[in-house]
Amino acid sequence: MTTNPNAAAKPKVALITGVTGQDGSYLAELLLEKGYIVHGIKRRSSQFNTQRVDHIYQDPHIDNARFHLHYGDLSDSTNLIRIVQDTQPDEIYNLGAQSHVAVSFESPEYTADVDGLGTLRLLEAIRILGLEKKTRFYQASTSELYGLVQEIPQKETTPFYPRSPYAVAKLYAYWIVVNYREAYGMYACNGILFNHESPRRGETFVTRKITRGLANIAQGLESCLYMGNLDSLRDWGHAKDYVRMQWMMLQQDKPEDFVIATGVQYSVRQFIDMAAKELGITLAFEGTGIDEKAVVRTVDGDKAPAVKPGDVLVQIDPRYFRPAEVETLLGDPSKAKTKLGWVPQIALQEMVTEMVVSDLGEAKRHALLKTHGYHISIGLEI
Ligand code: NDP
Ligand code: GDR
Repeated sequence: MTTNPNAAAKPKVALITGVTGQDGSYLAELLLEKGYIVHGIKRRSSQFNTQRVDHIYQDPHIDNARFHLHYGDLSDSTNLIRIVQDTQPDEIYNLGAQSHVAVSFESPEYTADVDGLGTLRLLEAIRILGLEKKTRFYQASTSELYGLVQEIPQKETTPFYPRSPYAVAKLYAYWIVVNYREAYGMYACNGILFNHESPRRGETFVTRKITRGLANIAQGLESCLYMGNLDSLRDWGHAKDYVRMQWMMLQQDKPEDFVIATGVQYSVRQFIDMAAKELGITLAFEGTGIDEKAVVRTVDGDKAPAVKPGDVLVQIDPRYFRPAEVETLLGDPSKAKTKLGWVPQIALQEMVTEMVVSDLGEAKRHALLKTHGYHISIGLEI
């Protein structure tokens, strides 16, 4: 049989769990750019939850739509099996999770079910449908696995010591991926990703809480930011750089696990300082422990009209401390750099600027609406 040289190559099909989240939205964009047909799983919610993917959504009534959403949940095996059967993916990216460490202490069983067993359910769906040789699997593993760190910096061989129900659930997921790879020869791998952020980061993770909170204060929508452990050290990268690596991991000849990090570490306090500077505010941190606060020293320019010297912008609220903390994380991405040629392109300063500009734009819109008497909800963090 001869092959038609003019026949277009069949597009690859990807299935993304957690497509409505930060990483899912960037990954969907990347895969669409690469010509993939992208299927995403969306949870049922009483309100729309597609804000991060609205701009790439395609009306399913048009011909050749390449982005499709399916209702589903990682706690529901039958639903997952049906979606995998219907979509026959070449690649599955399992990004869906209850991803908030502090919330995992409040909802440990749910977190274990979705983050741990959810991964098993997807791997089993691949097996039950006989897709072991076709479907490649990416698991969103995490630097939280290192928890109480045993080695600095952390690399692929560093022992794990999880410190939260979230991390323990993700530990199960990590090992079940390794086990299915070894037991059934599946192409399944773990990306051990350190913290990564963007303007699309969920509002209650620390970086976004800071950029959004300070932007709101700058515009007079809030008066003070209440924070937990300012001493915590993190290795923060940009989500766009990290989803590129998720894709690269599934394009290798054989499946392997990789640490993805920048190799640079900052404290939460330093992040606050950087974000404030973007708003023309210089801060002085005063006091210690739960009495620590950040006071405005100077304000320059017009980005923060509602702020004046002497204002207390940050205070500590013990509610935001965790029952067990991960004090320090610093990744060594040498393996990813050497084997895959991956190099992060967006530095922390650039990312802080991008996040502050985005949140300031939103705060200005809200402030304008408020001035004209419209009711606005800026969201609640409990
Ligand atoms: P987000 O919290 O932004 O997104 C999580 C996604 O999972 C959302 O789409 C959410 O849906 C979905 N989800 C939650 N529960 C379920 C469920 N029961 N069934 C199906 N989907 C569900 O996380 P990120 O994008 O930041 O992270 C992506 C993945 O990477 C997560 O697994 C996270 O644990 C992991 N990770 C993240 C890191 C980071 O720094 N961002 C670092 C290392 C790992 P909805 O929109 O409806 O809430
Ligand atoms: P993390 O991210 O727990 O590392 O998990 P988060 O941004 O929530 O916290 C980072 C550090 O900041 C400290 N912190 C606060 N955190 C929050 N959320 N709110 C606060 O007010 C606050 N004050 C101080 C925290 O104690 C912590 O030390 C993220 C998630 O994306 C996980 O899904 C992912 O696996 C890991 O990153 C890698």
